Amino acid sequence: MLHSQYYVEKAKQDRLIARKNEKAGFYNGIYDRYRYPVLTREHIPLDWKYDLNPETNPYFMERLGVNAVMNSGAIELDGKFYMVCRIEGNDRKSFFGVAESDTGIDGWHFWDYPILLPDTCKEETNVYDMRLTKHEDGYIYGVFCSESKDTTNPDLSAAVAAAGIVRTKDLKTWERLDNLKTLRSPQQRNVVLHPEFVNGKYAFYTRPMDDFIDTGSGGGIGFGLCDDITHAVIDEEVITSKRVYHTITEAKNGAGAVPFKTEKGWIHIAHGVRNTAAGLRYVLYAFATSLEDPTKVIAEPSGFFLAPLGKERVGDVSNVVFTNGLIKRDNGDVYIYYASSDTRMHVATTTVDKLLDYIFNTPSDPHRSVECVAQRCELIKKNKEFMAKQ
Ligand code: M1P
Repeated sequence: MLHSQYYVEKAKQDRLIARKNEKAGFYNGIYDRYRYPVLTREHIPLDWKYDLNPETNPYFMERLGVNAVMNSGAIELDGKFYMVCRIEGNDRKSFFGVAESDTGIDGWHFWDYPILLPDTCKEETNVYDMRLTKHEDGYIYGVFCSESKDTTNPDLSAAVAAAGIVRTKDLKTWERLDNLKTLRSPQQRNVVLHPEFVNGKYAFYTRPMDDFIDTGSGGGIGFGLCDDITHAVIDEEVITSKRVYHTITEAKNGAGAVPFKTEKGWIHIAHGVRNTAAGLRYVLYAFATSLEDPTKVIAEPSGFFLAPLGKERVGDVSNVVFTNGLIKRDNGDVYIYYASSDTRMHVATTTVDKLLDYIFNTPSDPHRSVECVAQRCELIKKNKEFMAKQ
């Protein structure tokens, strides 16, 4: 016999999962936002949190609470949408869980069990933010942040971030490979595996960091090659998208979702961070790199692509949007999965054509107010001339 509250909570969750999502009133012509988040902690299966046996849990208490569902890798397999989510327990430790949906915008639900990664890295305390790359070698790779205590530093909060690597063919069986070694950067977060070989080698987007939080001299999104993915070592990292003074990337930036290929270039959705009196503000930005040379940025619109809006602005780490997963479908639709304020997952939908138009036809940042207003005056003048002819 189950506790009566079980039925109440189960009915609530079933209604939540069955709820249809719909486009929100927001408009910018670039993408659509949706009324409801796609995954939240309320989507976590009840048997991940409660002991369902009334003999050992007479008050039907949460025994292992879940605080957030956030920063999720995304992939389409056989026409179905999947996310490998970062799930954060009340104990502050994150782990991964697979969720699936038929539509990509609603009906998201978790598989029976979270992912239990092979425990090959004994010093590792926390894991998070997996990017899923369908690589041309036939594997699906998951690259994530593997965090350990910095035992060389007496500061209790001192930590080391490295890139952990796993691979799978079905999201069920995971093989853990060696963590990535970057010979010239002491720490790494936001590492993404490029889906194709470059010069016959595996190619990674990196984010060189001197410290766990501050990137220090790490000046942007790096790119490096390695021969052997099972013992990945990168010597040289070339900077592709740089941090720039008085822009949305001033404090730091990092690769986001796995880039996808178009006839005009590789499309990237990354995150940029700037400092404010209220703390760090994380936004998404977009750029394209060359098909011939993936380290070369060939188009970058000015400013942010997507910033925290309304309720998205508030959460565990407020004023943050973060993406580490998107799905580009064969029909040209693009589903961008992003977390708001390190708390819940949303989707924004667009198309390859719209993204190309946005990236290649939005003016770039002239970097000075006087030139920015001149850019805007030019737009207004053209509009007035056009309207006068109507
Ligand atoms: O709290 C905001 C984000 O902070 C980190 O990103 P970055 O390394 O660019 O500062 C990550 O820990 C990320 O998980 C988190 O969402």
